[in-house]
Amino acid sequence: MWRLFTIWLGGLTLIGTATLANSAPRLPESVAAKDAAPKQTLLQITGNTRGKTVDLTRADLRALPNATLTTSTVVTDGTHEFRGFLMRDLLEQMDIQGSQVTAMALNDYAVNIPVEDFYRFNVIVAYAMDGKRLKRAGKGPLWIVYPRDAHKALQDIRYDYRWVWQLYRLEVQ
Ligand SMILES: Nc1nc2c(c(=O)[nH]1)N[C@H]1C(S)=C(S)[C@@H](COP(=O)(O)O)O[C@H]1N2
Ligand SMILES: [Mo]
Repeated sequence: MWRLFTIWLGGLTLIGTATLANSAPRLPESVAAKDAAPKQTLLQITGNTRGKTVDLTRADLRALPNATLTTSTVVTDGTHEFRGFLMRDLLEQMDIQGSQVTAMALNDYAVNIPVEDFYRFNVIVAYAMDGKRLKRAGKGPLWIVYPRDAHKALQDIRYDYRWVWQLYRLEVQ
């Protein structure tokens, strides 16, 4: 993704381009590994991270305050109990600030999500469904889940896009 930028330097204008999201991010070995062990990176955070990529293992993610959410989804039958952590807890605990997050998935899907969503709704990142670890074949290892049954506004295609499955990176802007 390319974005035009303009910088004003006391009357002097520089116009150029910058990559918005690391174009075609290379999949780290650890994330690409088939069955991630506890010490392998499951989620990366880039962007407003003081110049460092934050690599989080399954153990790191499980150590965040747990959150559960029972909801229907647009891709499964009935309701399911999802377990994971609140997106806002993740950003707050990592001391990462921003207004928008680009959520990127292992299948090269990416979508922008306003950080406001995480405060208006209890959006979670799930690593388990109905007590079982989410596998890649079942939208895992990480899946962004919205409480769609609790808010009529969330029963909308604009939010369906944001239920990123196979999530592996959050780029915060
Ligand atoms: N990783 C990933 N997440 C994704 C998508 C995708 O292609 N890849 N599609 C989005 C869209 S457009 C919708 S409507 C929902 C459901 O998509 P699905 O029916 O392809 O699972 O997931 C969203 N999350
Ligand atoms: Mo969709």
